[in-house]
Amino acid sequence: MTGNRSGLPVIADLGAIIDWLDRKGRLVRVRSEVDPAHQLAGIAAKFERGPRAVLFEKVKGSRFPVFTGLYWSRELLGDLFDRPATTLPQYVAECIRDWQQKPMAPAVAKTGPVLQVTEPEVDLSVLPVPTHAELDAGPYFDAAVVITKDPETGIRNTSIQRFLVVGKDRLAINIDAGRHLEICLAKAAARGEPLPFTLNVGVGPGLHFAAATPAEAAPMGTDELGIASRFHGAPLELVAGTTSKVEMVADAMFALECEMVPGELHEEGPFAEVTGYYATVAPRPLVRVKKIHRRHQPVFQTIISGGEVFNSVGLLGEANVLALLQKQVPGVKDVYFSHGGCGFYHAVVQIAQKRAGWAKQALMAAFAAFPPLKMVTVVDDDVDIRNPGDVEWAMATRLDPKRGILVIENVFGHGLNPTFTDYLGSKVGFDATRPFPHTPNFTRARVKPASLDGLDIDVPEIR
Ligand SMILES: Cc1cc2nc3c(=O)[nH]c(=O)nc-3n(C[C@H](O)[C@H](O)[C@H](O)COP(=O)(O)O)c2cc1C
Ligand SMILES: [Mn+2]
Repeated sequence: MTGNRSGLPVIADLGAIIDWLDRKGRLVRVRSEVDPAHQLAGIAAKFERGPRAVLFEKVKGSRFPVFTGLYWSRELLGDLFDRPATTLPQYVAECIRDWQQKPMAPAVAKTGPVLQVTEPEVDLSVLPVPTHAELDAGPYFDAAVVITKDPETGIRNTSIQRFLVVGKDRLAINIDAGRHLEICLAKAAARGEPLPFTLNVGVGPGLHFAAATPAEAAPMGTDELGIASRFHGAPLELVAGTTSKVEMVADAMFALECEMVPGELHEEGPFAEVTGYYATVAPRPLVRVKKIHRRHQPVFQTIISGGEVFNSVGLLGEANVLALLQKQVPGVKDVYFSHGGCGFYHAVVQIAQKRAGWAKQALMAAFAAFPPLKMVTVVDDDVDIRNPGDVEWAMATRLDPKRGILVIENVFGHGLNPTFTDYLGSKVGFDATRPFPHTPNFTRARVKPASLDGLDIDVPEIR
């Protein structure tokens, strides 16, 4: 892939990515004007999980186009990173491991494309922020990267959160329990200070993945923006903030300089979440927007909850489970977070067991590597972990319910899962591997592979 500005790789810049998608026939262009309230999401849903992303060129009430679908197909992502889709978790795990061993700090540049225009006044209504699902409370930012600094150490943190537009210069944010942003906000509260942060809309997947890297892989006190540098192969470029010490992403399409005043709340929700359920309504932190910067010709990025999140939060979770299992449990070959499991509640682990009991070790390590997991299934290496029918075959024929099911009660899990009221629930592991040492009665039957080349075979059309 060719570079864009100053030799940066295509994945560092959403504008370059959109051009690349266009050249590859991977960009659906919606030229008619669409309503950002519900119609845009309804059209996007027709293309969801397909091999193309979507650009809405004319969005009612705004001058700016809207882009969606960069993460909804693993196949598209594999093409963008120039590797087979099934190797993405391993690739992501390697980039994160390289960063853990040799952090690559971002660089602060004098200026960047995001500072081309600073809006004379803050008015969020000029942005094409869409309202997706039928019962959503209103327009949401849901693909923007948050950058803040630990008020005590000054070390940066990055994450993605959903933000409901609640006024001309006001948002309400949802921060899940245990997030580093929650810790930073609590530290600001203890010091009696507001917490400044920037909201960077329209970035590439290196930065998106850095923001979605779970806390287990990027603990508090590490500048996880360096993960984006690893993906880019060059330091991520930032520009200094104009209202606080928190930087913005030089190549973002838009950057909003914001702050939260501890204790200020606003009602937030409902919002259709990745689980297929609506998130609850509750008072959540209020955000004051102080400045809006943008490129000359910016594109607003949005995510329709579902497949896109499976391949961002889910892919990063897979990578962390894979990295930990490969370190700790001999024989682990691959990990997949099933899409029936909302992309991050059910991990299927493939192992070539060389010792009895290692499948159970894999179950326990997987839960430790990614706390949102509710289910883990371990199968042998003759099972296709990406094929739900094959995984069910292993469960139906190899799982012994008496010795192979592990239930953990009263454990911290993901608050959006309706069986985890206030983040507390039960988790289950299935050891669907053959008994070890292997016995012939569990050997999988196979036909000898044959070639159809040169054979005279007539396959009729079905009438
Ligand atoms: C599209 C998308 C939306 C997300 N929405 C939220 C959200 O609303 N609230 C939240 O706390 N985490 C959300 N996350 C997950 C966090 O961004 C993610 O867990 C991140 O690693 C948290 O950063 P931290 O480890 O620094 O706390 C979202 C992730 C993605 C990719
Ligand atoms: Mn963090």
